[in-house]
Amino acid sequence: MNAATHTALHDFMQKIEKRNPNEPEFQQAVAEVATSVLPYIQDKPLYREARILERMTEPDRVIMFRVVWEDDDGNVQINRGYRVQNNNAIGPYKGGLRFHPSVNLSVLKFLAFEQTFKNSLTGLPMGGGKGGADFNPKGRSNNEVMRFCQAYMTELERHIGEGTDVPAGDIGVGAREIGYLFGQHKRLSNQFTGVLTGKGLEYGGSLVRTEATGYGAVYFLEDMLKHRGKDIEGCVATISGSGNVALYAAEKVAQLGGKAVTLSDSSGFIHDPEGIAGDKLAWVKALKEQRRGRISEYAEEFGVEFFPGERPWKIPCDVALPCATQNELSGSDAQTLVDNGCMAVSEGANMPTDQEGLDIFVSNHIMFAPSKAANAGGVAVSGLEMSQNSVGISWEEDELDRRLRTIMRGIHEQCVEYGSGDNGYVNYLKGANIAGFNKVANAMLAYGVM
Ligand code: NDP
Ligand code: 2IT
Repeated sequence: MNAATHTALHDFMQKIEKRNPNEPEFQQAVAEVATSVLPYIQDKPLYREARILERMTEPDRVIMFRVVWEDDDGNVQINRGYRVQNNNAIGPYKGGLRFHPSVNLSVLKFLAFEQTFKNSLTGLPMGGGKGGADFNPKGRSNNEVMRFCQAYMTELERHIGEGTDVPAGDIGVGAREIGYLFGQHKRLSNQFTGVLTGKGLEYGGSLVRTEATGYGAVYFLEDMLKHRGKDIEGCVATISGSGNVALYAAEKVAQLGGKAVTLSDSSGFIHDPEGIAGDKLAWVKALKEQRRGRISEYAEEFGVEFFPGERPWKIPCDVALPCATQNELSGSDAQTLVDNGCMAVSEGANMPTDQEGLDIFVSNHIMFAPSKAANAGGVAVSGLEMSQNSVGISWEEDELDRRLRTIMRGIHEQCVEYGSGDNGYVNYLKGANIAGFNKVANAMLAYGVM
């Protein structure tokens, strides 16, 4: 980076910090993108004079609302609901809903911003958005979750639509919540449309959507390894999380001949040196998807070690897949992975690696797949669900998996095109940021000043 670009980046980030105080996650996500995109547009006055990057960092719209519902004891509960509609230059706003007590404006603005670049990389016509609430579904009965979802959708309904904004799941929003949300939308609007994705197969859902994010992150890993003449077969993989993304990442690792040895939740992680696959993986799926239990129960069931309050990055591995949440892999975790000989990292979660961790991976020439590229498989199959809904058809599983595989390969190719350095190292973060930026930027230029 030359001195002029360095100054431009410094000035740009100062303005972002001033305009968005107390939003550390949003500032972090913008800094990651600006570090790649500002040098790229230094000699492209069209983008600079139209102030495209500045416009992209200001959401089109932020909706915040009160969600009031009654718990099982008849107490009135109040939560805060959100939808951040970041950018619809290339298609309707599209992105998940997160229900977690840590949800706030900073977290949702970062997620909506990232989503804009991710959706662009898929090649499908989807803009970027994200929403959710500071509601904690953990420990709540099904009826409480239903009443919360109905109250949340009662406000959200007027802001979304199949050509306007199409939400889906994220942390704390899975098949059960999507069912309640879709049902309430249908009741209020008196219309059966593809306004949400991740729906049940009986009411407009798509095959492979459940598996898509985890499978996609491993497909991307496979392409990175192949690019360096390597293979997943025989690789030991550490995985964090034990939700939707983590479990299907573990499944695909096993299918491709690797061995996933860890899973985690917010209480700690388990280490199973023999590998989490087959009957053991089926057991965890039932634990998490049906019984909503804790990962520590795996240790009791299968007699392996549980590490309370810890993350799995100290376990030696060939590849690592952080699949839980943002900033779950620090600089010192990254250094431990490098020291233990880890050769590749594929981010199933959104922004799981902090800034220091990124610098360590890149300076050590680790194959590093940033979330906006690696976990785009989920939203890609959501896009395919939208296409199927709009023409009233359902593709077969093989067809959807083939399309997912092709989309992930396409994202890998774009990253290689824009991220390859003279030394042969592919900086996938840079590649994903620039390729994602280009399509949205060109659409924004076409619309003129708005
Ligand atoms: P789930 O709710 O299914 O699972 C989340 C997992 O992460 C759980 O094991 C949870 O543990 C753990 N977790 C969540 N928050 C924290 C935290 N603050 N600290 C420690 N552990 C935590 O969510 P998903 O699997 O759907 O999402 C995981 C990640 O993947 C998120 O970053 C999400 O944004 C991203 N993602 C999801 C996509 C999807 O299609 N679902 C698509 C693309 C990205 P516990 O149960 O104890 O809270
Ligand atoms: O972060 C993400 O890409 C998601 N949570 C999935 C979004 C979607 O619309 O399927």
